[in-house]
Amino acid sequence: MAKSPVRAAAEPPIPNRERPAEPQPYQASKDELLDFYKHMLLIRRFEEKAGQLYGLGLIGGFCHLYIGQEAVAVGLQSALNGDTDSVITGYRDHGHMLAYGIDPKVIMAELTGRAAGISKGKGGSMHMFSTEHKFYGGHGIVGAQVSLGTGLAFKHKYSGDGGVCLAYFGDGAANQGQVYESFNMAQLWGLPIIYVIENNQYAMGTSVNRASSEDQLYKRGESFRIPGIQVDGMDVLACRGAAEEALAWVRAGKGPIILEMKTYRYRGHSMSDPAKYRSREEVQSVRDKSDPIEHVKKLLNEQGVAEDELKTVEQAIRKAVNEAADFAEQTPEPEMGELYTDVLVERY
Ligand SMILES: Cc1ncc(C[n+]2csc(CCOP(=O)(O)OP(=O)(O)O)c2C)c(N)n1
Ligand SMILES: [Mg+2]
Repeated sequence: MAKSPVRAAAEPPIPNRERPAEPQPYQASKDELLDFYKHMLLIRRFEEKAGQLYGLGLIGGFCHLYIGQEAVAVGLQSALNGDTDSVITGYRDHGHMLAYGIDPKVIMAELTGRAAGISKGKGGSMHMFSTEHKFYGGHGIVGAQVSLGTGLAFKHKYSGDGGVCLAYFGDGAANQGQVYESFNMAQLWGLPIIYVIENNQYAMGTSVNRASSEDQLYKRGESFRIPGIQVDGMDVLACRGAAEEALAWVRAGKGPIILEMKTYRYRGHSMSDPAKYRSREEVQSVRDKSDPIEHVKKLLNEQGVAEDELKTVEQAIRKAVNEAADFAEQTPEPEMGELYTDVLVERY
């Protein structure tokens, strides 16, 4: 049989490529550790309160809680350069905003649809933005933020502003077509982007093993020559360490990189999830064994931070969250005229 011209023309195997180094856990000072603790606890208590307000009918529409995943946003975003780097994520976005230190009042007021909310009460839970912080949402379309984030990275490169984009998406989104079109372009053009897969084990009611033929998601860039690192997303120091490594890779002009953050969401997919697809024991076992906040609390205790000091921190956080909730309940709804602002009415 004649030799296939296709085979004959095939390239020799690709030589070994440079790989990022194995990230080391971040060596945090006591103050930094306390700061991580405060941010994670704020997210946890804020989200619990949001769940309550939802139950009372004060929050309408969708509401996806981030409880369990706090170490990811806090660890990664603590490594960013706030003046240049951008962030984009999906609809599970309250934690990412709080990790920036944005006032919980304007986030809670957005949840209750009030004019003082960060998107003027017109975005709600899934559509929060802060261009001041270079936070570009808050997107309800699964996977959309991956291509939009790639666009942000293109902008960083085109304008030469030195910024890196952090584009978060879920394990479910990782199976979407636009993700791979984005990977291809990002590597081809050497774009400064970190693709962060928040693998919380479920996409709505479907576990990652049931939905993904390759469930080691950090390998998903291999066909595009994008390296990936798997990270313990329940350990804020591992998250920060991975961020340092990924940022060094991207800032050195080596193109995109993938971080797969192995994490877990304790609550349902959204507030309307009956959670029949997993047992209470499964959730409890993760909480008991690897809760990210308890982990840092233990480290703080080991460093000599007294229980009393942590109690004072907790009280201050509860107070701030209660004030945010009161504000979100009392501050007025948008004027009717707001229906006609921020809407595209012309051709472009
Ligand atoms: C394009 C598109 N398809 C389907 C949906 C419905 N949907 C909303 S969230 C979701 C699951 C996504 O799971 P994952 O990416 O793992 O993120 P997680 O919710 O776990 O953070 C689906 C299918 C959607 N919003 N957009
Ligand atoms: Mg998921």
